[in-house]
Amino acid sequence: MEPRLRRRRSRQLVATFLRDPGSGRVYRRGKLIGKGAFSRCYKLTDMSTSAVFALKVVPRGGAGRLRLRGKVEREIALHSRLHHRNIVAFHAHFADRDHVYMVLEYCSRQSLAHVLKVRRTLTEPEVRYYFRGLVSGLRYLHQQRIVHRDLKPSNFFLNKNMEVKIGDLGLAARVGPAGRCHRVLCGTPNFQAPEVVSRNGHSAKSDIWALGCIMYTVLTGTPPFAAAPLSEMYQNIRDGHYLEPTQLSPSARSLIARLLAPDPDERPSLDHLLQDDFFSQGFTPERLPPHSCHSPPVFAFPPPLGRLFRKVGQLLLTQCRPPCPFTSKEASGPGEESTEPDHMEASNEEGAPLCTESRIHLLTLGTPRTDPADAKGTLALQLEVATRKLCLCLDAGPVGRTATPKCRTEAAWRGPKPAGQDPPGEQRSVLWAPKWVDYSLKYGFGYQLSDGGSGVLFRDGSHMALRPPGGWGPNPGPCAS
Ligand code: 9ZP
Repeated sequence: MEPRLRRRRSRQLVATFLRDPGSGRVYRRGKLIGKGAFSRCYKLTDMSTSAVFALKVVPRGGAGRLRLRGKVEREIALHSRLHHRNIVAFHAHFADRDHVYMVLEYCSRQSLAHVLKVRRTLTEPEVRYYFRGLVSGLRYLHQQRIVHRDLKPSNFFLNKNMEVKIGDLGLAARVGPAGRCHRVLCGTPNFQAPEVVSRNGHSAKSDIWALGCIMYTVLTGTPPFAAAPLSEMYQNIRDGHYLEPTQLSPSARSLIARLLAPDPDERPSLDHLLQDDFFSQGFTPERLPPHSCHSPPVFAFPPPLGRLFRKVGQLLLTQCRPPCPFTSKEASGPGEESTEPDHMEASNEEGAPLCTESRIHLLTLGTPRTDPADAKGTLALQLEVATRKLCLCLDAGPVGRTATPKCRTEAAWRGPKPAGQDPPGEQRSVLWAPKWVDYSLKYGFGYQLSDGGSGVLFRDGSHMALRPPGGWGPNPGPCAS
């Protein structure tokens, strides 16, 4: 082999043991975990503490080394000053004759791109969970006047606890006083905003556009503007032209449309984004189980309540087996696995979803963070808020109709019915729950009966029922048990 060639090849080898001359720490290089255009990444162990890191190695030599050196130096200068739980931690950097080394936070569950590869799509509660972390990390970046410029699922790393971390700041840049950065983009960012395509510079709002593309992609399985040839894709981006994701919930579709506004000023800020109905009106899990990397998570009730609500669910289910005249088209039938965990919350553990009405389902309120009851934490206040919210939900739907003979089973769960109240000609009135709202993880289960009566079954097992207009006779309501 030619000596020059041999020298170059040996230069590319990364030693098994690496010493950071600044800190004196000695690391052992582990297996290769990935390769980039200019870098190789390894697992890395600190020999004295056994702490595990991800190592990014960039060769110093080779063609274009000056440009690459400038790029790596910028990345180090920018990233090493950042400290936030949703930004990959930058632990150390050092160099030897051949390489620059960056010691970064190790994320044992790889990235959101890996999850998507297996799952294809995510559920809306998962998207809310991931976005809560991403928005927090991105808000911090933007506060430091840094735009990421390459937000995509493969740059969202997941640690052992499924916490999401924004990484790879190789294309990140500081914005100028006008809030824009005009530096030429190297690489091909996936989710370019129209102003970037038109070379009007990248601002924080261009990162928000990328969030819209990501939300669309993780919920539908396809990027919004994908088209061949590339010129057509760019045209679609400029026109804000994408296939309407009709299979998604109205709040998801409306938020995507807000994020993908062609005019950057019309896109929501990060704070406004979290106030959108998609986040404030839907359930957001506090954490995700690791198995959600390969299968949709099921959010279950804590055991005693689980049993209670399952029982209620089964009772309601007996009235709503197809053909059920009262459920919307969107409701799942028994035996069908609902892919939407808000549904699963309402389903029993055997996987039979309860009958639901999409409008009520959308009203399922469950974002604990914005709820003042959380801050105060008093049971009385929680109950008050719960009652108000459940009543709001029930009030929002259409009024229950009279039962039809299609409903075979009489409701087994009904309010106290004094004798003699059956309509003339009927031995026993058929009573069913055309509307219900499952807020049981937090407060309880609210229902409206076909006779206009309604009630709430609270988490603590107490039951409050309101008599129907006209009443159940002389009995004064509401009744509590
Ligand atoms: N990769 C298969 C090809 C072998 C993996 O198995 C794998 C495993 C990982 O952890 C178990 C992992 C990446 C790939 N984890 C990880 N990757 C990071 C990373 C943190 N953790 N980062 C921290 N900052 N930036 C990222 C980045 C560079 C170190 N990566 C990956 C991007 C591509 C490869 C490594």
